[in-house]
Amino acid sequence: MTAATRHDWTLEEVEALFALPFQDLLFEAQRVHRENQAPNTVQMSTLLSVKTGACPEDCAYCPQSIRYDTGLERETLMAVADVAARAKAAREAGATRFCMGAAWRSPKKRDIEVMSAMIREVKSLGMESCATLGMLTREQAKELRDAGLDYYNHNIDTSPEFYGEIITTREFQDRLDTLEAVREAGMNVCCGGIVGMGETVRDRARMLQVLANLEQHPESVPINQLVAVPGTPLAGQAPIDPFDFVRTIAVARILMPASAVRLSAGREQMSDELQALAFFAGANSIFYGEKLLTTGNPDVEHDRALLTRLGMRTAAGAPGALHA
Ligand code: SAM
Ligand code: DTB
Ligand code: SF4
Repeated sequence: MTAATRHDWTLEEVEALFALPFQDLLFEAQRVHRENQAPNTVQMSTLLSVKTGACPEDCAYCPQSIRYDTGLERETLMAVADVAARAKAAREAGATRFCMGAAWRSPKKRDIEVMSAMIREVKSLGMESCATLGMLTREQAKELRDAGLDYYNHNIDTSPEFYGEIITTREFQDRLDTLEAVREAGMNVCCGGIVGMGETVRDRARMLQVLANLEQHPESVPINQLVAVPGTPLAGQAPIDPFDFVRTIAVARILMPASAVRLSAGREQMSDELQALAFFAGANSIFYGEKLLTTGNPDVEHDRALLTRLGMRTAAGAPGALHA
């Protein structure tokens, strides 16, 4: 790394990056990318929803909240052997990390035991493990870490100022507390947010400022484009200008040079050209597999062809991974 990684970005500085002419911003993001990351390389994680729907939280974007009628079939916690089979298939398809999501506000004691068994299965396949299970206590974070969990995903989702418009059942500070518990347990942090929920450019800048000013940058920063699911309060949300989405990726890359920036939800709605632009802006990680948690994702054949057309290769693990 050439320049020191900063943790003192002001909102004005971040907003100034967003205000740059598009080409200037992308040029700077690609410069930072090449100084800090392997070029033309993408890390691939496969997601699996191990417990689906009936979540008590009211996140306005989420098809899994019990409060919205999205027609989603609920599913109880999957059997460990079934999860192991899905992880194996993901490895065979070329994923290096397996990420298990559960629609919980926070897991119970028994849930942690079952998740620990799933994590051990994923690790026995030689894959990196990731989980996103809602809020964790310090003890739960340590238990998951002891089972071999490499990454914990817990997004701040948006700016502290806009947060209350999207979620009322928990506070922004609750998210930060879980992130601290994950750090304290010694796991890698996967933390990002969603773009396209009706937030302002200032909110996007604030979200990235909060992430970049954490004591340690998240090793993985997923930038999701809202998947507007019928039945959720954000179903009618107008899509954002694709260039504004790419700008968000570029600013994330500049603020967090050593982190993996993931082009996350919303790829199914994006053209190949737009995804290529997002890679140019500094994205170097994707969700790989025909499904995200409950919504669609591009086919693996399509993604493989896209990477080949762009001359990109896959990476074994994100830079900075504790358990590469
Ligand atoms: N229940 C846990 C939680 O909220 O932390 C874990 C699962 S939750 C589905 C993981 C993340 O997925 C959310 O924080 C949000 O950023 C993202 N997400 C959920 N629904 C989405 C949607 N419709 N479009 C884009 N991102 C979404
Ligand atoms: C993240 O930032 N995005 C993923 C993962 N972390 C867990 C989830 C996206 C979910 C999109 C809506 C769905 O499929 O339910
Ligand atoms: Fe529940 Fe997570 Fe969906 Fe919010 S985002 S409703 S916490 S599953």
